[in-house]
Amino acid sequence: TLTYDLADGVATVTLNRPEKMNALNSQMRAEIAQAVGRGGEEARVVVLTGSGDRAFCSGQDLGDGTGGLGAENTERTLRDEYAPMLRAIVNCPVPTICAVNGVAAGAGANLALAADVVIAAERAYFLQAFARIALIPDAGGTYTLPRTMGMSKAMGAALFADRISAKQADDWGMIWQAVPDADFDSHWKARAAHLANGPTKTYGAIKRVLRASWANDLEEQLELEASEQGQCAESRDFVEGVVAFTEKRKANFEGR
Ligand code: LHQ
Repeated sequence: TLTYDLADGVATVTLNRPEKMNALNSQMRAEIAQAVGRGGEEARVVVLTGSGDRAFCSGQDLGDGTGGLGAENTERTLRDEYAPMLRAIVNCPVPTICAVNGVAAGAGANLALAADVVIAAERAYFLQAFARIALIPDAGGTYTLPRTMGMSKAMGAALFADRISAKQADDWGMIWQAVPDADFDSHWKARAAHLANGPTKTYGAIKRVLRASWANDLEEQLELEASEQGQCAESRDFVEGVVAFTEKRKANFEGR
């Protein structure tokens, strides 16, 4: 249901069920979790994208019996299949990029928003499709939406289930950047290469500390910054960064 490619420190995970607009079935959820976990071990950045131009992911496969209807099946699917996939992305020790190549609907939209950096082609749009079929946003959407775009936009997006264009998502702060279609592939690849050549351990700390801020007060956050910065200051990349600065050259980070 997906392809995994590792090159130059970049693990690229490409959802590959284009005939279903890359809808998520059980197998795909397990494979995404596994592939992201593997990327976190052997790469310096993990990219999640979709095959084709049309869709990144249309969310739950609505024609797939394994997702199932009814309370028991739905709860089990979310706890046992969606949550591990989302945790794999959020807790990945290296940065995650979602390159949103086309529509991201339902759980597909919120899968994208779990990534650290979301870059979308202008042809793409986001759709909190859930209310259209009488569901609430899941796959972490109720957590990420108000935190990225604010409660007023999050509430409207969930209740109206309107299309949100990539540009709109960018303007609202829901994603990092919308990029013209013609530049999309080269753009996200350059961004991935940038991160793959950066101070990987420090990037892991940046993820942890920023995400922790959602639950911490200022005192807790200042303390966390101090302890995490202490760790960064022990890294080889920090020494290299300072030496490169004084020598007026570009730092050659090794990710340790
Ligand atoms: C699909 C799908 C799809 C199967 C397009 N499944 N085939 C969690 C736990 C438990 C229960 C339920 O849910 C969840 C989480 C969720 O994600 S709920 C939300 C599920 N997703 C949706 O409601 C989105 C459904 N899809 C759409 O609204 C549209 O297809 C979008 C907006 C994605 C694209 O629209 P169009 O560009 O107009 O394409 P289309 O609708 O014509 O779809 C193209 C084909 O893809 C079509 O098949 P066909 O054989 O007729 O060509 C669709 O049936 C199929 N497809 N999404 N989720």
